[in-house]
Amino acid sequence: MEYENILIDQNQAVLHVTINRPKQLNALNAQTISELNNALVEAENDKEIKCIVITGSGQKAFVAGADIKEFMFFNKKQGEDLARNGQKKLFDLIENLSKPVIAMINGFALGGGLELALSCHMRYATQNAKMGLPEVSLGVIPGYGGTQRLPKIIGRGRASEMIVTGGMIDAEQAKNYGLVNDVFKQEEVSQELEKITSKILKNSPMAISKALKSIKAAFGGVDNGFEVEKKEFGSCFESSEFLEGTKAFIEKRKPKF
Ligand code: CO8
Repeated sequence: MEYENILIDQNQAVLHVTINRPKQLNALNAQTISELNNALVEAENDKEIKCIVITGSGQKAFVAGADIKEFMFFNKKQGEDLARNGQKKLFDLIENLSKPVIAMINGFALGGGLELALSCHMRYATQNAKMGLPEVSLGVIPGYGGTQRLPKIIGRGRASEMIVTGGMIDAEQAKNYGLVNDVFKQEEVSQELEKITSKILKNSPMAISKALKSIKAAFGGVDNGFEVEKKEFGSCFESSEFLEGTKAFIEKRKPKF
């Protein structure tokens, strides 16, 4: 299939998916989410593919968030639907894939970008990577699963700090937090990934799929939390602060809340 916003490259049994909107720092718009959905559903059904690596094009960003320009004038219903549909089509899909999905965070992973990485089974970062959930600075909350997955991965206190300050952490701090498994030099990314994927490829795909399902179960039912997040996310769209936050971003100024 032909894609506009993602690049697909299969190397043996490893599928490399690169989000390719470098001018927008690989921000996730609806089309990119649909393309990722298509590629990942195909990969899930393709017996030749045993592992998936997701990264961003260029060396500046993994994904700098959901595309702010696309949702800034949405109302409450549209906001909630955006979160609901996006979670189903991409974030929950990844978390439930039967093949290991690795996020290779090669620069900014912000907002929906970090949430994309959080939905992957494993995360690695390059030394220049910066991670954060800056949504509250825009007058909205993480809406792609961030309030649910981040506390489970790094603990409630650290997650709360990242979410309410909207600040960024660097790759080393992310490793200290357990947010990424390891940090690689940019020029060593391919060989480091190869070391990990070659081990995965030696193992039973059936057993791996069952292990991934069981690991997910260890974190308990999350549906209620996700429901809360979707509703709260949608309700931000009724507020003047959301309008001010997104307008300020576009106008390249600081918001006045
Ligand atoms: N959406 C749309 N465009 C973006 C985004 C984004 N998230 N991030 C960057 N861009 C665009 C910029 O607008 C700019 O475009 P232009 O050249 O046309 O003005 C281009 O990418 C380059 O960006 P900058 O000039 O800002 O580059 P800098 O190096 O100065 O700054 C930053 C890099 C720090 C990454 C900066 O771009 C930034 O702060 N970006 C926004 C980060 C952010 O707030 N992300 C969270 C977005 S909200 C979100 O993800 C919600 C998730 C849950 C949603 C659920 C339903 C949608």
